[in-house]
Amino acid sequence: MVEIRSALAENACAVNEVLEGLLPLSDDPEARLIEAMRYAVLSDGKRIRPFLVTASASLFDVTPSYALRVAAAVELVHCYSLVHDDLPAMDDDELRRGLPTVHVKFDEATAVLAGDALLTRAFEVLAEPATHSDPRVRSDLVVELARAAGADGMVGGQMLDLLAEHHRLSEHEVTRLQRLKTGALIGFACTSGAILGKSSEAARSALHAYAHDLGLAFQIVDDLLDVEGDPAELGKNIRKDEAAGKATFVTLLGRERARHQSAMLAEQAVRHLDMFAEAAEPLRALARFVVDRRN
Ligand code: GRG
Repeated sequence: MVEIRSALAENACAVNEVLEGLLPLSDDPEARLIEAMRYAVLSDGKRIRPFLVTASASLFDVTPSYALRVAAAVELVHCYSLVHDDLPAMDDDELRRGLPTVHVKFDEATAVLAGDALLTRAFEVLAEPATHSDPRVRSDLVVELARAAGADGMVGGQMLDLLAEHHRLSEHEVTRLQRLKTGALIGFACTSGAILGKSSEAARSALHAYAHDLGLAFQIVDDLLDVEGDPAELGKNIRKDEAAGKATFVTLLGRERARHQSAMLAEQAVRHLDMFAEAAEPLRALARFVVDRRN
């Protein structure tokens, strides 16, 4: 039985060390940019996506330092998305991970640049030889992360999210939006271990299916926490979707059905891991954590 909270904390420690190394302090005149990047990244996130990378890589005996660099790259992209999502032009949030958002702490232009530089740093990390000895694997990682983060993934989902302020979405449309906005990056995190380990197509498909159900379960819980979570525990303001009049899984299904649906999806996610037997215990524990979490 994996104790998920300590496993997450242990992995976060290792990933944080890599992230620190990737964002060294500087005394160049542009150091303010690095400070803003470090502020965005080295804050107290759950590091779920990095955990998914290292847990999936451990199924295929991947060199740990390779997995940690990919884990760090995914977290850099995730943090960039949070910085840009919090901007006044998007969600206009003042609190993130219990701290003032980057544009509040620094300024709007610096937040835009910090997000841009985090995104580009992520791709630099994947392309560097230290991420894998085989250049084809590195190129595969770059292509897959670009697809997950770009117009056919997270950024496309964010566009749909902005449009949802003016248009009441159906359950099918909300599912598609969230599959792109949060699901695509979670999908990359889960399948990156298979890419690093040059796994069979069957193993990669199983991880893809796990990620699909996990991503939706994660988002439904995110919607539930937005109406019933504790802002102090969450480290961010709540009821933003309601204020913007956006359809969410909670407005569409109601709390009871949303809770039931998230638990069902997490169990379904776990069932996709059968082929990995004992080795997938951390991924199973993570799926259960995602539906029980309070932040
Ligand atoms: C602006 C390009 C661009 C994309 C934004 C992912 C995203 C798209 C916005 C984030 C806003 C948000 C609250 C999305 C819901 C799901 C989500 C990504 C929650 C935050 O992830 P956690 O809970 O956060 O893993 P921590 O802080 O623990 O890393």
